[in-house]
Parts: sequence; C-alpha cells; structure tokens
Amino acid sequence: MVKISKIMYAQELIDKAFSRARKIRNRDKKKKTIDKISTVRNIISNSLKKYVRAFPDIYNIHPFYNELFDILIGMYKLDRAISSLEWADKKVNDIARRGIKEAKKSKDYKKIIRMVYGRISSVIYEIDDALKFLEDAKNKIQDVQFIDVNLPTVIIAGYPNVGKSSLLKILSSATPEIAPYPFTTKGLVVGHFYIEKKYDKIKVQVAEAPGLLDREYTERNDIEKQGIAALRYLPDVIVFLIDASYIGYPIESQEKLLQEIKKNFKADVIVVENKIDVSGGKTNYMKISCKTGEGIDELKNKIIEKLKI
Ligand SMILES: Nc1nc2c(ncn2[C@@H]2O[C@H](COP(=O)(O)OP(=O)(O)OP(=O)(O)O)[C@@H](O)[C@H]2O)c(=O)[nH]1
Ligand SMILES: [Mg+2]
Repeated sequence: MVKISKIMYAQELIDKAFSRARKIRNRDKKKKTIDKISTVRNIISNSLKKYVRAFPDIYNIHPFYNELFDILIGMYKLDRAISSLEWADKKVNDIARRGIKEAKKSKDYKKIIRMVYGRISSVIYEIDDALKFLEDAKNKIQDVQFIDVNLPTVIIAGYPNVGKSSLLKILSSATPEIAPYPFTTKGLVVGHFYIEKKYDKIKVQVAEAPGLLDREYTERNDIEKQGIAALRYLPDVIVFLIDASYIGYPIESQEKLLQEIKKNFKADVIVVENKIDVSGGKTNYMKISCKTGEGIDELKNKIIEKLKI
C-alpha cells in the first residue's frame, strides 16, 4: 500500500486544481487556455491515480487480509469506490482532451474554459461519496497491525477477559492494553518472540484473537469476526485460555467455544487454564498464572514443541 496523507474530497480537489490553473499567465490566449486545461487535468488525474494505487489490489491479496478488510470496510464497497475513481479519471481526461482540441480550433477561450471546468466539476462531485468512503477505509486499513502471513504463528484465543493480552505480553514483545473488563482488545494485537537455534534465530509471531463468545458467526460482532479470520488463516498453534475463576462467563460456555474451535480450525490447540492463583486450578488442563508466572515456562516449551521448528 502506498502511504498517502489524506484523500481530498470533491470540493477540495476541485479548488486545488482550479486555483493552480488560475496562476497560469501567458500572452498567447490559446496557449494559456490549453495550459489551464492541462493543469486541471493533471492535478485531478494524478490525485485520483494515487488514491487508487494506495489501496491493495483486492483480487491479489492474501485471503486473510481479504477477509479482514471485508469485515472492516466491505470489499464490495471498496471495489465500487475504486471503480468510480477510475471512471472519473477517464472522464476528466476525455473532457480535457476535447477542450484542448476545441481551443485549437475556436477562439472562444472563455466559453471553452467554462465548459471544461463545469463538466469536470460535475464528474468530481459525482464521486464525492466514494472519496469520503475511501478516506475512511484508508484510516481503518492503516490502523491494522502488520501481520506477516508467512511467519510461524501462535494465536491466543478464548472468551473475553480470560487473560489473553496478559499472556501475549509475557510471551512476546507486544504491549497490549490489559483491563479488568471484557472486549478490551478490539482488533488483532501482534507481538514476536525468537527461538534460539544453534546457528539461527527463528522469529515467531504471536497474536491475540479478540475475545470470542460461543455463538453463531452471523451473531458475532466485528471484533469477534476479526478473531475468527485470524484463527481461520494464520495459526500453526492455537493457545486456548480458560478462566475458571471468573464468574461472568460459565466454564461450560468456554468449553463449548473450545469444541467449536477444535472442530473448525486445523491448527494444534493447547488448552490452558489461566488465573490459577485465584481459582487454585479447577480443570485437568495445563495450568498457568499470568500474575505469578507459574506454569509459563512449561507453556512456552509446549508451544515450541508444537511449532515443530
Ligand atoms: N489474578 C489474576 N488475574 C489475571 C491473570 N491474568 C490476567 N488477569 C487479569 O484479568 C483481567 C483481564 O486480562 P486481559 O489480559 O486484559 O484479558 P483478555 O482476555 O485480553 O481480555 P479481552 O481483550 O477484553 O478479551 C485483567 O484485570 C488482568 O489483570 C492471572 O493469571 N491472575
Ligand atoms: Mg485482550
């Protein structure tokens, strides 16, 4: 993706192009008219082309990103907005070309300029909604943390508030927000750790799938859907955290979500009970406490073993 500071809306784009053209001086009226038209065309056409290039080619991105962007902005809407910019670019070039041709033949320069400016303005106003949509989409895409789909990846999943961010922080370089209420993490948070080999250091990616509840996909909110997309495409290993101390979400619901995850995703699942400093350990799963650090080394070893690197 090309980084652009801001997508100009219709009015701003037209103002910029016309005011630049206003500065053109030339005693030769024909030359002046042609220069004005070319300037307006160049400024608008270059901006539109730059905006189109700023978005990923939606037909050639990894399916994980396709699904993620679909959740965040809607791929169909993105496709439509980009097509309307391409349409406008073509139109502006056509109008300018005809205006320049006219200026070479006729002497009614004022009328030609007025006609060209009028037509170009109405084309640009027609794509105002698309420009606004794209500015919003660009901001949403730029907020997404970079995820390398080719790195060995561990996804930490589980119900809200079970300690996923706490574990991510212990295991990796990430600095997620940790809070005593559910749905603190609203998008994918990514960190890394390295496995030291004899001659090599292998980079492993760890990500937290935002809190999931046990319910149908269609009932899921956009935060949960991002977690599902991550689970579908990324993990080599899933660490599923269970919180048996927490009274908000019953352990049976957490178990049901675990079964769903095991059924629907192909990665190895390591099930871990967290917060054993409070619960004392109520299940037969591997046990950890992100608070005291108990069991963390064992979990780390288990992850490395399952990654098979
Ligand atoms: N006592 C205790 N508290 C813990 C432990 N691990 C996490 N917590 C607390 O549990 C709360 C939730 O922790 P987070 O790490 O934010 O949980 P999360 O699963 O990322 O939550 P969401 O992102 O909202 O789904 C925080 O108040 C943590 O301090 C633990 O091992 N013991
Ligand atoms: Mg979290």
